[in-house]
Amino acid sequence: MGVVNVTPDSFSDGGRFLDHQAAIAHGRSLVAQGADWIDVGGESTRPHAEPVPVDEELRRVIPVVEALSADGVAVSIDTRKPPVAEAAVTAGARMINDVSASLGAVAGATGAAFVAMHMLGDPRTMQADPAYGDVVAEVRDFLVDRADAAGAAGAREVWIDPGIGFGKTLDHNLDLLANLDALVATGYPVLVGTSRKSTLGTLAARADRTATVPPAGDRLEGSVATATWSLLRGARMVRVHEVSATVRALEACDRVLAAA
Ligand code: HH2
Repeated sequence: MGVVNVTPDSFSDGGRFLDHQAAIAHGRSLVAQGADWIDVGGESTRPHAEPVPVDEELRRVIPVVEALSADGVAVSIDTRKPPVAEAAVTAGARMINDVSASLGAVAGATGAAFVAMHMLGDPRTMQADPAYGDVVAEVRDFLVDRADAAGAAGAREVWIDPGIGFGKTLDHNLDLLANLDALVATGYPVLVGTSRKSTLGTLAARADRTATVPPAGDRLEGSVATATWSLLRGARMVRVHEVSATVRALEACDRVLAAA
């Protein structure tokens, strides 16, 4: 799944694809690089992000969803708002990717597929002091609850996503990635998004043996490594900014697996 953020403030590419034509061209380019899905979002959910009004989010995403869908691209809409999800499905989106895991009924009513992602709190406060008893069990139980509800509401296909970086410390993120099998064992297809996230910046600084955390656009190695790890551990899709590098890494792994 390739990411197209039609936002001025996304943590890794804010402002680059705010213009509709730039966003559409970027989506097409990610498809050419091998993305099976394009995830279009009009509201940053990075830590401390402020909510975007519905009208503005619609203005940002709908022309992009329409144009890519008209090309035959499988588009998911990354939103927490029912009116945006509904309008995007009308414009051609086939999946609702919801970081609040609260739009299962909208997916059911519109006939779209649904991604339930785990987040602790909301983007404004989620990184304040996230705490869990057992992060893997709590995230799994929350996701199964939301996924079951979406299925009962009629969602066509339901995915779960641990929400790397959404109300989680470095150790929580690592614990979730190390124990993806607990999510895979639920039977729901698992989506994982680690791409360019701050956990990878921290790990890159450690690898470099410096205190300097590389900016989001310079976290490719960790992004590709954790995407590959996730798929090898049973995830069925990864959400990435750098599609070509990810596809190349996966192709190499596939070849090794085929020869094993
Ligand atoms: N991460 C982001 C946004 N949406 N959706 C799912 N299912 N999983 C994720 O891990 C996930 C997501 C954050 O990344 P990005 O869209 O690049 O940044 P921003 O929220 O600042 O726009």
